[in-house]
Amino acid sequence: MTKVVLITGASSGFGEATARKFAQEDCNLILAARSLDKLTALAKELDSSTSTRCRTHITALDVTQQSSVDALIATLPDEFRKIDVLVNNAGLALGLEPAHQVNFSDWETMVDTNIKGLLRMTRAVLPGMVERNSGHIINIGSTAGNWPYPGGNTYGGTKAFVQNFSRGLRADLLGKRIRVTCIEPGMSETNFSNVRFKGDEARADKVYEGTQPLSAEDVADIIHWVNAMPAHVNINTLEVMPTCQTWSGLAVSRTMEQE
Ligand code: NDP
Ligand code: 8X3
Repeated sequence: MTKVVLITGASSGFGEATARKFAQEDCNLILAARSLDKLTALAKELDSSTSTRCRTHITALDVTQQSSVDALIATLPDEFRKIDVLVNNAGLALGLEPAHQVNFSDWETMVDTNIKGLLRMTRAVLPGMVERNSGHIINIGSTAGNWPYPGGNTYGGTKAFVQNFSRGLRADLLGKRIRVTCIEPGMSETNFSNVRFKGDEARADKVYEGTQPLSAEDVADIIHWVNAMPAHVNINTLEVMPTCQTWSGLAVSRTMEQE
């Protein structure tokens, strides 16, 4: 049966790779992000490829704007209206400064995008899923929501929200055939660090230097797999890191002034 899959943040990284993955199946793909030019190029490629079996609908979306979310829903063509899978992927980190030095508007942008944007999309799509008693919401959290690191402050907080909200959704949806999954990747090489460091490519490249991070395709495979499991199987939370990444011990200052 043709699946309708809506991917936010489909212009880059995980979202783009997830679009390519689902495109190999008979599905109707809704590709949404702010960069319409990138979505246009992606849709053109998918529509013309002989190795894909999907149909695409692209739509400009800024998840921080309720009017943009409303417009997305209102302008869906008929065959894209019954959304089976929502991949709440649009998100970003901005900066790595300690909390007392941070640019407050960066915090606001992360909250508006990673939390409120995800809420807006969920609120817009979920009623239809409930009406049809069918669907799967896949939220993209992060290891940053589980394991705090210096400068991760608000970004980590937004991703902790995503995990908890995902669990709350599961609780609300008890008895309904609607799945909710939170996927929490660790270090992955996408445009993420370039955005975090506001276009400082050299600094972004350093994040991945000497490592083998997860690729966007690795994460897309996981997103696809959690959905491909039978409908009675709900992967609640899935944390994934590259093998080269793990936890450090608790930090202790040995230079702090003593009482
Ligand atoms: P990218 O920067 O490559 O992709 C981010 C995507 O989000 C882009 O398509 C961007 O599109 C979209 N986006 C950002 N802001 C908005 C907005 N206001 N409205 C709509 N779309 C928006 O990074 P990733 O692929 O790595 O990031 C995807 C998700 O994965 C994010 O939620 C991120 O926090 C999370 N993540 C990333 C990890 C990593 O190490 N890379 C690890 C764990 C989680 P556009 O700019 O065109 O709007
Ligand atoms: C992205 C992973 O460790 O850069 O969510 O925060 S990390």
